[in-house]
Amino acid sequence: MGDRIILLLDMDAFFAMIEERENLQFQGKPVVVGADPKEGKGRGVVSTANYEARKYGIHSAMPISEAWRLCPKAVFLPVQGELYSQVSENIMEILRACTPLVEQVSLDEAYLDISFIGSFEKARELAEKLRKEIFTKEKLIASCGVASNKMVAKIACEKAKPNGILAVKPKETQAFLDSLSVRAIPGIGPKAEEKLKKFFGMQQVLIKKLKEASKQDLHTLFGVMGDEIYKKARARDDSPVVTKEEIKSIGKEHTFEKDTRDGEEIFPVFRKLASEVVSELRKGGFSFKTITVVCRFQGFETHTKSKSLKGPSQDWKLLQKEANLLLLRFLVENPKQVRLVGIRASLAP
Ligand code: TTP
Ligand code: MG
Repeated sequence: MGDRIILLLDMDAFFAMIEERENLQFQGKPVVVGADPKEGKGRGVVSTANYEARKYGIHSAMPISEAWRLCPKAVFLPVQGELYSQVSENIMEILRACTPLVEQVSLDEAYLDISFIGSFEKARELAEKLRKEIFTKEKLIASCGVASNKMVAKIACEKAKPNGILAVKPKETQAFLDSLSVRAIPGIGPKAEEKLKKFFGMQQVLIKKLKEASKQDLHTLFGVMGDEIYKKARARDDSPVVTKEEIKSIGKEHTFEKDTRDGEEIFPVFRKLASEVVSELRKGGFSFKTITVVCRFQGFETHTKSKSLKGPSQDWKLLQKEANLLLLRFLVENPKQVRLVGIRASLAP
């Protein structure tokens, strides 16, 4: 792939900023959107908090009771899904006006392939123009990351927040990544970070250090994910910006290092693939209709088995269960060693 220019735009404290916009009296106060705190006895979670509330340590997915404990004087508001969806559509329309190559990944976040623009300077100008237009039309603040692939654009946007733009040119990319903690890599959470700290015997691991781990080291530490981490540390991400209309199915596959018949090796990998497929379906708000499992045996003999549902579904447990059954049938019917397993969910229109 030649030099691409990818822009990621993500709204700042999205639900909370909409609430502030609608209720000017909340401006400057800590605002928490989520479940009812019930004077500290509520059992739900925080959807998001504005930057004022984040100063108290409140963040998305935290139990609402804890948010209450941290800042009882905050303004606690329920989620108004329909309002936020409408605002989201308005924002996506602004983005689509500059290119049809828009991949919406959540209500407040989208990747744009703006390679057509020709230079990073012009890309930065476009990011500024989009942020201004969103502010003028919607009275909301967005941040942008610009880079030569989606992963680096995402990391750059996180660094630009709040209310900023960060453009990382191809030449600067590796130095930019090297200076960051491994936690900046999408997919490396607290547990993975702990493993890496132990592996290197260090209190903090930067991406520069992570690159000293071999492919094999990372495979041993993280299994299938290790190969991805190896690539990400080197800023390798060829994944294209895909518009919703173009997506017909979502699939993942894995080739084993050595052909195997060991269920204890095959099923955990397969479950991981299935949960990755589910997480992409969820992120895109998709429903699925057909589940296909692919199995490649020794000697490259490849077979697929499918199960079609009567109608569209978002029953993720069902998807995983049916996929497991299809794989099991393969293993029962064919005694050969397995080289590759894969799972694909065809989307319901
Ligand atoms: P994010 O973009 O992750 O968060 P944010 O926009 O509130 O804050 P920022 O991007 O500036 O860090 O998510 C967008 C919206 O999605 C968020 O406003 C609320 C909702 N959301 C949840 O409901 N639960 C969650 O766990 C997360 C992460 C987000
Ligand atoms: Mg956001």
